Amino acid sequence: MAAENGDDLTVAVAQKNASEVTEEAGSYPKDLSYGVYDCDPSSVDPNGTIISGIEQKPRIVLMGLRRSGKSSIQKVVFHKMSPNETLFLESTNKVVKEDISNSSFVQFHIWDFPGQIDFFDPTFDSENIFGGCGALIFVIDAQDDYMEALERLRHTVTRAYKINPRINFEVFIHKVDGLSEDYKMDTQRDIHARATDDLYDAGFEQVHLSFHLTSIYDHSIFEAFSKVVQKLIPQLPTLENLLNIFISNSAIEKAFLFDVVSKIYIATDSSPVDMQSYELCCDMIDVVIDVSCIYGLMSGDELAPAFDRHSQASIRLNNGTVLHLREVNRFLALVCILRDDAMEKQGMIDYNFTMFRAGIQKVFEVRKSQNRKMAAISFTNENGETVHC
Ligand SMILES: Nc1nc2c(ncn2[C@@H]2O[C@H](COP(=O)(O)OP(=O)(O)OP(=O)(O)O)[C@@H](O)[C@H]2O)c(=O)[nH]1
Ligand SMILES: [Mg+2]
Repeated sequence: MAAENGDDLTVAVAQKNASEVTEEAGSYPKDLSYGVYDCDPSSVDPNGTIISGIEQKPRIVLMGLRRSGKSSIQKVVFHKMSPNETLFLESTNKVVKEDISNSSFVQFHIWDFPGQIDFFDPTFDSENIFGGCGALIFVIDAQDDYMEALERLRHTVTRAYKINPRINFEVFIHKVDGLSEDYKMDTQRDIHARATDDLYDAGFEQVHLSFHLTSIYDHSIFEAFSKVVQKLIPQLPTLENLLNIFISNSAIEKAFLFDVVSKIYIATDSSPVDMQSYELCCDMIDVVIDVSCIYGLMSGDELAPAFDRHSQASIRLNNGTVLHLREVNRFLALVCILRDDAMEKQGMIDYNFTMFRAGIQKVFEVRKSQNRKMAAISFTNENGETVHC
């Protein structure tokens, strides 16, 4: 009985604080950005601190042979194009530069190159293209003979690395929807071995390539893009740490911090990601947005966002699992997977979530003010104890 009272008290206190902190957390500053990738090197001191305060969005470059699927990837991930519609995309004949920043937290420039770029063309300004590049995604069509693509990959990577060794090289082994599971793995192994051997032979053994199996016909392209984008977020370790503390004190099994518009997850806790959980959480976002659009908006309110600070939902699955979604700010949602008995301590989860949201805001405030000291945050665990971090 005493324990029960204790629990009730914790919940009550937690809820009281929750309502106080919600007001404090407020809405999010608009000009969030990822960090120093695209900026003039002279504006950064040797410790990586920005001196001039000029900070630009990172650039992601899409390269690969013709028809490998570059434009389709961009359209499906950032323009909600349905995969079937990509069949009608025309071949790209000049570099298409796009600023992905209007409605989403995931802010960067993406440059989609035509398949057959000629590095020896005098108009191809490698210094400028690779100099300010955060990630280079090289797309290989896995349904086609990939020998020519590998040759082009080696050529592209060696050239880019000489200009900017800080680029993250990401290889998308793409269109794997047409391949059996075994064949997929064999193809990845083969491409991995050949690509790294080629670089080794060219004297570039220090270059690291990351490989991803992708298709626009399932969630793999979103997952791969999530990983590419995460590497460009300097605050990633802090976000992961916050998520780890949040889930371990709230009896939650897995949590993803999602960019709602693109459904890219910008961080997750450190337990391994399985594709099914990620897909479930993506579907949860779709359900919440769809239901909000249909039932959530008042008449005359059609232009109001479907996702706002009141957005929150729980879906109970028939296997004893609950999906729980909460708005973090107008761009981000936290989607958690937990056992349904853990939902009994909803007050504790609410309190910890409020702390988590305040923590996220502080991370970016600290980043903005270039003050690297982070204020303390405290969570409440299942036993009602306060955990500081
Ligand atoms: N099966 C399958 N087809 C895909 C996938 N991604 C793209 N495609 C198809 O590949 C074809 C070429 O796609 P694009 O996106 O135009 O290729 P691209 O690399 O931009 O081509 P260029 O602009 O000519 O360099 C289209 O018919 C797409 O429908 C995929 O994941 N699976
Ligand atoms: Mg194209």
